[in-house]
Amino acid sequence: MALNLTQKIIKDHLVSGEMTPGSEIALRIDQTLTQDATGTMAYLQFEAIGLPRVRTELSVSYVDHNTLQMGFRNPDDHAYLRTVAAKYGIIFSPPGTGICHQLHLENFAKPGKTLVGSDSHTPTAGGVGAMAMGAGGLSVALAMAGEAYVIAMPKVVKVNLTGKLTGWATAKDVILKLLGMLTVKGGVGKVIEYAGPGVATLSVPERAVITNMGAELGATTSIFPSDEATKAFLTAMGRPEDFTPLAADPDATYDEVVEIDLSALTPMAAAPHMPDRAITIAELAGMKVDQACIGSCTNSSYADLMAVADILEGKRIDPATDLLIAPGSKQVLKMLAAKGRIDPLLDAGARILECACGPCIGMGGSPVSGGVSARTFNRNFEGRSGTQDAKVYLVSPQTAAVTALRGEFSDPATWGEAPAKATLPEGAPNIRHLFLYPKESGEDVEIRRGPNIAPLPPFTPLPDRIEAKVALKVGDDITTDHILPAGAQITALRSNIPAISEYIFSRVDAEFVPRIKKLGKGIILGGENYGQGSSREHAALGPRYLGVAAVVAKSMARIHRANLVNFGILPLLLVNASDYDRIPAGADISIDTKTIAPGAVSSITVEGVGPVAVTNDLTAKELETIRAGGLLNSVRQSRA
Ligand code: MIC
Ligand code: SF4
Repeated sequence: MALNLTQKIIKDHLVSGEMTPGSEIALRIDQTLTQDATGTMAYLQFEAIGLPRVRTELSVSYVDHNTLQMGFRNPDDHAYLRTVAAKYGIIFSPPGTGICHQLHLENFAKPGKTLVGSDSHTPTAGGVGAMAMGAGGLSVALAMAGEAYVIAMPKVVKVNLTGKLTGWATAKDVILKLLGMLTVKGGVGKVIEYAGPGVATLSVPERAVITNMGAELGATTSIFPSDEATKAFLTAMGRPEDFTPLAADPDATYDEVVEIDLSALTPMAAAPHMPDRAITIAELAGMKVDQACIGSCTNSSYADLMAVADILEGKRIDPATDLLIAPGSKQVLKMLAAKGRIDPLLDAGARILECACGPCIGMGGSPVSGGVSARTFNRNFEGRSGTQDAKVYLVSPQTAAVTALRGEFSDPATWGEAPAKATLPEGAPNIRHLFLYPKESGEDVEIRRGPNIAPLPPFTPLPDRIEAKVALKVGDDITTDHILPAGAQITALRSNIPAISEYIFSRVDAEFVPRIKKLGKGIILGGENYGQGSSREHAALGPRYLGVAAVVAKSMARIHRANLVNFGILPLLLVNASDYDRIPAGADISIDTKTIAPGAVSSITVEGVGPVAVTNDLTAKELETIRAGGLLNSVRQSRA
């Protein structure tokens, strides 16, 4: 049977299950990655599993999110991560080396391999033809323990690329266009597979921009074939031996097909506050811009910053506009330096930041009150920048650079000649010596645990009956940034569940935490696409710690739903979306959990409303996990 690329990789890694869309499949995982903000929890959980060493081909621990080290918390986390890596056989990337996805692409991602990472943008590695998925920390801990990774067999969407990018259109505009077409829910349960004659015109770093932001479609992952461009990239990265050609069979079939003509694209933006609010830059012409930020795991490659340097060369940015640039890795920085391309950035007035996530996760670089910020990042959720009333537009590096010079958005028709695409230099400087590689044995390594590292709280099994109030009712598209905000102050508490739980829903309803503490338990009522965005499992762990027993919503995002299961919170779906309007905040709900069966309709009782039909998309195993009080409990039980 002819297979598409996604099916081929899945078939190669299938441990159990049927390859029919929607059914549960378990995949062998070759590689894992973690970053510090989710990694500490992942490793605390790996430790709790009790193995002496990871069982993957390769596991890497990156430190890129929390690099500010304001006080002891971040350095405590870093020291913990460094020593855990040495003990359990994991490569460690020290703070400042670069952003996990950029570094993984440059140094470790391989065509045809499976990768699970505790970060939603792990699909960046799909740019070289890896099947790379974002997951909660516990799922990554289990993958490190050699357990298969369980997902629903995705549908496969073919995005047929034709034509070629011209003028100022870039890879960013391809994905912004697709987001506009499919929306932030459009990829749920699907893999976005790129094909067609346009593929060959895109370099790996361009492909990685597109697969990275596939996360914003809610997709399981996104993937490109591995071809001559992949070979050229891996060769430039000094690892030609990692290349293998990979493509869909010529007569492969897909569940859906979407057409994009690259030649027809022009510079785009995603308007505040959702990545799918696609609009052309021309439509924004004349709007003043207070800040431009260039970087993040989406757009911080050598080619991106070379284009920026070309645009800024010999010019000064607008005096009322701040320009921040965070290169994706030290390799990118070194390549720019070797070509003498740092000077144009400095001389134009740009501020060069550390090679890290930085402003993307609200680690500094917040815009001015009510300000407009043009960012090359992938998320523009309200408040994520650290300034609640700022308006963030997601744009390409080229657009950000031109906009910083002019101090406002302007019509690309007035921009003149676009800079040429930079290709990676032969023998690009390599920074692999900066990683810390584990020794043969980690037996003698002492794990360093500062006071910021709190042990995981234990969780009790699911009761037979949940009697609780709707502690919070929220609308559609609630992101994990709503559930657990980003920013330096809160993210510093990622290794301490009791401390971080104080901030759950703090920006949505400051009374939520005191209320649920008083109630002792509660239910969250959500709209469509509840929990979209980040993979942070703290957005499930925190609510669980505070007593949230169930989330009842119209629909849920994949990674967050998996995190709810992992921590024993019941994810229920309203059969009739209109019932959402009938259930008020504060309503008393009773759920007979014994009547819940996998994928079956059951009923919950809402006081004053009566029975309300709910369903679930849980497999038997997931339901068992929830009944046990979470995955750690059930893994411990099965290993006992
Ligand atoms: C993000 O972009 O929101 C993050 C920060 O990278 C998260 C992970 C986290 O919350 O630590 C993600 O995308 O998974
Ligand atoms: Fe870091 Fe931003 Fe990428 Fe998340 S989206 S991994 S915070 S750069």
